[in-house]
Amino acid sequence: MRRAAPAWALLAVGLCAIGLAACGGGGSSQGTVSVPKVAAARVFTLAGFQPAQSIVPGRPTPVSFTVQLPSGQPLTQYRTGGGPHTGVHLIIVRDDLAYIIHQHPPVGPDGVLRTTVRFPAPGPYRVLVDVYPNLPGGQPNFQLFRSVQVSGAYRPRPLPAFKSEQTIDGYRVAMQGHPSLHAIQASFVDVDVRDPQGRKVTLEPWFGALAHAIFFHQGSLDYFHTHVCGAGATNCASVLGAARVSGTSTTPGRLTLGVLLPVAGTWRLFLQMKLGGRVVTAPYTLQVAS
Ligand SMILES: [Cu+2]
Repeated sequence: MRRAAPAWALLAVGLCAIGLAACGGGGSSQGTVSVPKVAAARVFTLAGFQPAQSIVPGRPTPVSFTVQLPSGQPLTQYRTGGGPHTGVHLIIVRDDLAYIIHQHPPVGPDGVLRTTVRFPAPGPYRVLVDVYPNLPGGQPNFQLFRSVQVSGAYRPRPLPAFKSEQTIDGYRVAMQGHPSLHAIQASFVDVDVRDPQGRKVTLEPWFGALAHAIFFHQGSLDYFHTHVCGAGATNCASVLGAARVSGTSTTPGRLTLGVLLPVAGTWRLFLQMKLGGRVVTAPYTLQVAS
C-alpha cells in the first residue's frame, strides 16, 4: 500500500491533466510566456469531425473524426499494448457535468475513428479526445476538443453536494470519509464497493486498470485522469509534472484511489469500474482547496 508514502516520487498512479505541459496538448494553460510573432504553430487537430450539425437527444448518433498530424496527414499509428494509456479515449461530458460518455473507438483505415454515441439530453457538450500516438520521440499523449450542441431546451443542473455513499445499478459505492484535497498535492481516498447482495466485489480489469478516475473541473472543464492499477499492471501510472500517482486494490471490495489535481475549485469525479460485465460510473463532487 502506497498510502503512507511521503513523497510524490513514491506514488505510482497514472495521471494526465490539462493545463500541464508534461501531458501536452490543449486545455487551459498556466501563466504567460512571450513568444516571437511567427507563423501559426503546426499542431495536431481534430479533422472531419461529425456530426457537424445539431444533434437529437436520445438517438444513436454516428460520430467520426481523424486526428490530423502537423504535416496535415491523418494519424494512423496509435500506441497499443497493456495498460490504460493506449489508443484513443473519447470522453464526452455535458457542460454542467451531469452526464459522461466514455468510449474507445477503433482506429479504421486511413486513421478514421468511428463510433455511435447516444447523447442523453439537450445542451452543450464538450468532446474530449485523449490521444496516445505511437510516434518516435513524440509526447506520450495530448487532448483535442470539440464543442457540440444537442438540440432542445437546456436545463443545466447544479452539481450535487459531495455524497460519500451511492448505489448505482445495485452496486454500493462508498467513499470513506470526506476527503480533504489540495491542488498539486497527492491524496489517497479509500472506496468500498459491494455488489447488490452486499458482498465485496473483486474488480476485473477494464481498459488496463481496475478503475478509472476521470476528473473534470466545473466551469473550465479542465480534465484529469488517474487509475487504480492491478497487481503487476504495466503502463498504468499517470504523470503530473514530476509526480507519478497510482491507486491500488489489494483487498476485495476496497480500492485506494490516487487523487492529484492541478488547480483548486470544484471538480466532478467519475469513478468507472467494470462490475458484473458492465461499466458502472459513480460520480462524486469534490472541493479542492488551493
Ligand atoms: Cu482511464
